[in-house]
Amino acid sequence: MAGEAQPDCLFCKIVAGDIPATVVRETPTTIAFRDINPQAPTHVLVIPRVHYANATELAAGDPAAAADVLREAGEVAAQEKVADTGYRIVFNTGPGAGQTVFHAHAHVLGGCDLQRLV
Ligand code: D5M
Repeated sequence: MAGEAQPDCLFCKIVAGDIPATVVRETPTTIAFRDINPQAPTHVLVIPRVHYANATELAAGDPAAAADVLREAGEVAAQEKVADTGYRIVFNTGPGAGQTVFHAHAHVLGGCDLQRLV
């Protein structure tokens, strides 16, 4: 059922504590942890605890959780001290866009010159 943990989902396993992650923030509805393959000095993933395959499905199925993810992305940027210099919030959606983990997540990227990226 939409929103329920999926046994084969990597990020559901992080939510359950079955796989370790370097957690930087937690709320009742979200977890933020460092990306295992950072693409910038700050590269944190913010995920909802509920399972939806991507950000669009999350926004449709649980808009409050989608808002929490966005709000937390901003809190991560502030905590990582990249809010003033600028940062990216990226939601890869679909394999053609490079999505590899099909549990909605925001990439929060900062700490370097991002202007040459789209
Ligand atoms: O982003 C999925 C991201 O998830 C990718 O940047 C690597 C990251 N990843 C994969 N496994 C882990 C673990 N175990 N910890 C932290 N980060 C992880 P996508 O937008 O789907 O390409």
